[in-house]
Amino acid sequence: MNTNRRSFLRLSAIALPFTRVNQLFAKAPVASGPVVISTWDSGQISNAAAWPVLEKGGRALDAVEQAAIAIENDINCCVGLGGNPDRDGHVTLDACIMDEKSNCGAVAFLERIKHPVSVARKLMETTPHVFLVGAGAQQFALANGFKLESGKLSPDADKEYKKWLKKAEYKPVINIEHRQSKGHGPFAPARLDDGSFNHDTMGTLALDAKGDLSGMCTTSGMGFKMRGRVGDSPIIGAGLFVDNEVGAATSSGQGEEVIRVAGTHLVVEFMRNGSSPEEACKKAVERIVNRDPARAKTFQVGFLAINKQGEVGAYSVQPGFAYTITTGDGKGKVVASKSHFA
Ligand code: SD4
Repeated sequence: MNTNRRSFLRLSAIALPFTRVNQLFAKAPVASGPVVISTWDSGQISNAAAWPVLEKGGRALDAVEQAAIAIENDINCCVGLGGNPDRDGHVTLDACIMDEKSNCGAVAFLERIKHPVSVARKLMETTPHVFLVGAGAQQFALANGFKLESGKLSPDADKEYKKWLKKAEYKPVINIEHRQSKGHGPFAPARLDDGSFNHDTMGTLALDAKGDLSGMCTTSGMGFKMRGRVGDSPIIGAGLFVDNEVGAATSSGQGEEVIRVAGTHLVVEFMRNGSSPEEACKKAVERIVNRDPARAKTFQVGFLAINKQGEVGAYSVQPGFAYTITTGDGKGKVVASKSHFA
């Protein structure tokens, strides 16, 4: 086991047990200063990188970029170049970033570049465009000083891919049986017992000391996806939406379901109309479930949201989703999300 993997597991192990978390957040948490929230328990890695920026009075946009860089660097986590490849064996990355002025940038189907969120930010800040894909996104990254990486799979992803190749069964639905919290306590950890990843996406939302919001979403996408398939993560209004007047939201799970309802835009609009972040996430989950309640039993979607007051909340289709919140003392606390199905 290498050092990164060990440090990741150690981090997972320090996640607060549910009972204590529940006591801490019997009511939805409201932050009085800066706050950063990230999807899943692996959000501890992202939040630990974002917090120093926020603590010094820095900008939420810089904080969420640092959050992305930290998790994309962790080849033993689930996103970035360490993530699972598509069914042809290539890791393809999707990511986006959005700031307090509704500036946004996104990249999709990007190969061999380590920090897709930073490429998205570069696009946002230096061009009139918001979205680049595939070879064009890679060309833009290289022209802007990003390094071309080897394209080799991480040892864990390589193992998972070889396992998948035995049947090479194309199942465009995240295997939820495996990823629910069953047997794991309040949420499924980022790394499951068999060593596979519980998720492929990280979203981070931050509120800075000035009261401005920003967010990012980064993913290697659904494991063993069809080549060229893009999910919700890089799509503004699906994987991420920030409205500095109201709040921000991000998502993880079955991307197609989120895209169909413009999920994170919907969450923010529910907050605009008076819902708390948790209520807004719940309503968006219900919108998805109600399309086809029987089919909804087969997939996972989780939303995470923050409003302008620093109140945060989450809701998911299945049990197993969690988020990490860092505020005040700078320590990341993992909170299990409530879910539609028990
Ligand atoms: C996608 N939303 O590509 C991503 C996958 C994900 O945890 O979130 N996995 O559809």
